[in-house]
Amino acid sequence: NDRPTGQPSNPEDLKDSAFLRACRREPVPHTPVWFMRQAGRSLPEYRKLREGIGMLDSCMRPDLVTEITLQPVRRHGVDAAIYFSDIVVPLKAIGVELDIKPGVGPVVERPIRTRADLERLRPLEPGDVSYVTEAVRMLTAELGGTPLIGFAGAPFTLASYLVEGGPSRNHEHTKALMYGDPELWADLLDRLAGITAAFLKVQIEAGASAVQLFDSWVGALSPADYVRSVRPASAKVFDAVAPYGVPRIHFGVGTGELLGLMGEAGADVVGADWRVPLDEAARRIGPGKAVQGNLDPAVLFAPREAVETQADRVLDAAKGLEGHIFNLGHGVLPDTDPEALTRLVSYVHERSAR
Ligand code: 1CP
Repeated sequence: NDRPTGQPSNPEDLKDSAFLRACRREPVPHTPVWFMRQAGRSLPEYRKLREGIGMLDSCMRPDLVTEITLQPVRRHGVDAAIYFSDIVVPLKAIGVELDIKPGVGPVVERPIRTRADLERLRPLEPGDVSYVTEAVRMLTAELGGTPLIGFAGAPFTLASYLVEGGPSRNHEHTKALMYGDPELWADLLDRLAGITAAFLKVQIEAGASAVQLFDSWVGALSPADYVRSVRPASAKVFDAVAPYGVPRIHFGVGTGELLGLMGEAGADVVGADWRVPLDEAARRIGPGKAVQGNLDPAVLFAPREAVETQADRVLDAAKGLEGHIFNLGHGVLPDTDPEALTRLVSYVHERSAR
């Protein structure tokens, strides 16, 4: 009965897991740890499994999704699994012509920039992503006492890929639409909120214990623009999944000035990148919410002692906070030594248990 993490196999114990307790700001035996992008290219077993299989194709195969999701749980002993997928999967599922190009990321064949283009964003039905339901069921059966985090891209970040047609540094077409046609922009984000909410519901109903809404690129906006042009759509997503009672995590990069506002959108846990110390992040987020983060992923390229010193800084900043989930400030970088991640998990567990 080899559970991936050696955690309890009784699903009743799931809600008592360190990760879910920390999300609820309850006392924990140790600080829970997971890593954004913990599955993926840093793991040789992932690269082997993905050989000759396109990223989107792998996301539609429950057997592969299950195996890839479990790999970092087995290897690192992290406190939560994150469902292996990509933020563009629900868009692909409703028929948007897009692909994930190796070394580039999501590329959209015909960008969405006009009112007529909106018609291509029809609502998502659970039947469009039956492979997700199947994979989540397989995973939760395998994971036992380890929680599974479902996720989706937030409306702004999805809009950026759709309007730009691919990854973008400056989001210029996206912002041109946001400032130039606020009504079309609001309708676009509202449609995306509906699709995102439906996609999260599928994962929760199939057994996900928590959800994370990635607004990776929203840090490109000022607080006033965030409140006016983005928060209503993100709030719609959080409101839609609130009745399930599972913790809702919200994260973006470079969001130091937005942390409080992102919490107000309806998150129970707010993730911070490494640019703001965790105690200051918690102050900005305010009471009643847990905090996730925030080791710079590049720190993992430094010698072991330096990694531990920087992990100490995160743990020290988190002292006295109610509810801390240790994570990186963004995803695992592809060239990261997986051994360094495994060592970091043990280090955080041991140090925080003392
Ligand atoms: O072929 C490959 O292996 C492509 C690399 C890859 C992988 C492994 C992509 C393309 N996506 C993924 C999986 C993925 N994407 C996961 C599951 C892995 C895990 O966390 O363990 C998750 C959570 C995502 C989510 C995702 N995709 C985000 C939000 C998180 C973040 O990093 O900010 C974003 C912005 C994307 C878009 C995307 N997909 C892939 C790439 C390279 C990118 C970024 C492109 C860009 O810079 O805009």
